[in-house]
Amino acid sequence: MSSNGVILLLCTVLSILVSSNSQTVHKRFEYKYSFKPPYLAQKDGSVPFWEYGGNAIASGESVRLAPSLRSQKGAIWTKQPINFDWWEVDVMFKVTGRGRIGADGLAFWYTTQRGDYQGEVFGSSDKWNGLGVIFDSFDNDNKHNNPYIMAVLNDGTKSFDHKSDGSAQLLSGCLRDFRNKPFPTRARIEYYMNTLTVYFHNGLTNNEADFELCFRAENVVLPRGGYFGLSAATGGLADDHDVIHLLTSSLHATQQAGGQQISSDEQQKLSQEYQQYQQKLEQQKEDYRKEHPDEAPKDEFDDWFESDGQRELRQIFQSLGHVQDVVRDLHKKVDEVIGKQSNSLSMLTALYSSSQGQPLQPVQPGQVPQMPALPISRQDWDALATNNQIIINTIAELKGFIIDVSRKSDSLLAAGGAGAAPSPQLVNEMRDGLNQVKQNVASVAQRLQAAPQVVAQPACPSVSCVSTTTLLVVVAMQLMLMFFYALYKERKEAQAKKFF
Ligand SMILES: [Ca+2]
Ligand SMILES: [Ca+2]
Repeated sequence: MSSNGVILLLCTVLSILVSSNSQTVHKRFEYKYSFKPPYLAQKDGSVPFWEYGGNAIASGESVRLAPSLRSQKGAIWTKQPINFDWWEVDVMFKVTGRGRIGADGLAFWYTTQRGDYQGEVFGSSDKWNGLGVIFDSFDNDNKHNNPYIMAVLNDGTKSFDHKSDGSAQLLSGCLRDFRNKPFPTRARIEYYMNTLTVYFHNGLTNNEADFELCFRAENVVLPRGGYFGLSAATGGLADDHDVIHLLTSSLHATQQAGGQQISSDEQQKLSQEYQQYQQKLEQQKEDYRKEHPDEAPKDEFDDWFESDGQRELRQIFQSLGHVQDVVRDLHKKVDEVIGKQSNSLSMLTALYSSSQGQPLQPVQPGQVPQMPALPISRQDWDALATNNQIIINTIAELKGFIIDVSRKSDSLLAAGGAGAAPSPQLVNEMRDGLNQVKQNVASVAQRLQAAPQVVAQPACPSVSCVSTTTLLVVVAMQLMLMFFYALYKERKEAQAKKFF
């Protein structure tokens, strides 16, 4: 609930009780001539100290004097006549409509009698006695001078001239647009020492300091003990006319408002009223809590602890932040993947061009290492397979030949072991065998050469790269060496046996 309101009231009461030595105008908030949100209207729809009627509807947040429907009229009036001479009224309102032009307008009244709820002049009675501050939206006289704010005084005899927008009757005024503003518009109407001053806040900001003077009129004499009222009306065109607050303060010269001049009875009465008002506020707070059990109770520890709603909101923001982090990470990773992909693509392009006979580009530092060069076509694969088969066959032949040689050497050894000298027949046999080996090796070499060559011999890896022919020749030479060594050893042993 409005702790501000309570504080304001407290200040008001205190300022009355404590005498002031200031020479400035003394201002006292008059809650009986005011209304403001929250709890502007009570549960039964009534507004404390006020009466409204016509098409006016009061809610907790505002009073809608006239809704945006055709020919609507409504008004709200104080129950009691005011009991002070000088005053200041702050009216916060919103006139909003979908049309570029709206109608008809809104008026603030200070009159000796309460007006009608569905009167002819902006929802209130014509021929009023007192002051009307009129916010005229619609340009009836088509002089392109509306919306207009004006003060019109009446002694209860004159009819308001709508056709001319009251241009011949007004006391003073100013051309100000008050429709469809981002923030509520405000008027401060001050009547002090027979000077009427109207300030206007255009609602483009919500800054309290943005009031500007609309007009000032001196020697204004208003009847005493009048009523405050607000009214509004729509016509063929229709705006919503909402009043958010009306705050009245009585104005006193410092000498009059001195604490000494307030009797103890009056002090007691004011204190009592304040207590009652505070109790009423507490009751309304309690009612509100009962009606809205979901809402966390507001107390002075609000700043120390967070409510469920606040916690939820904080958690939502935290998770949003987390999601944002994850998305940022994902972005980074996707960028990396895209970078790698484009690298791979350029690499493949390089490989392709190298397979077309162009030299490979050297690997740039920082670049992804190149894959081994394998520009192998299907033809190449076939050639390789054939070559492999030939090698396997050759090795099989070699194996058979080595077994043959081994068998022959065994028979030789057996003969040597018998102590017999190697016969010339044996030596011939061995020569034939060696020639056979030579022929075999030569034929293998020939067949390898005859085999289809691998097209575009792939670049050898950095490991040693030996051709099949070379390998076979080396193997054959090793075998021959072994054979000769075996033969030589055999002879030595045979000779040695002869000596002993
Ligand atoms: Ca008009
Ligand atoms: Ca006009």
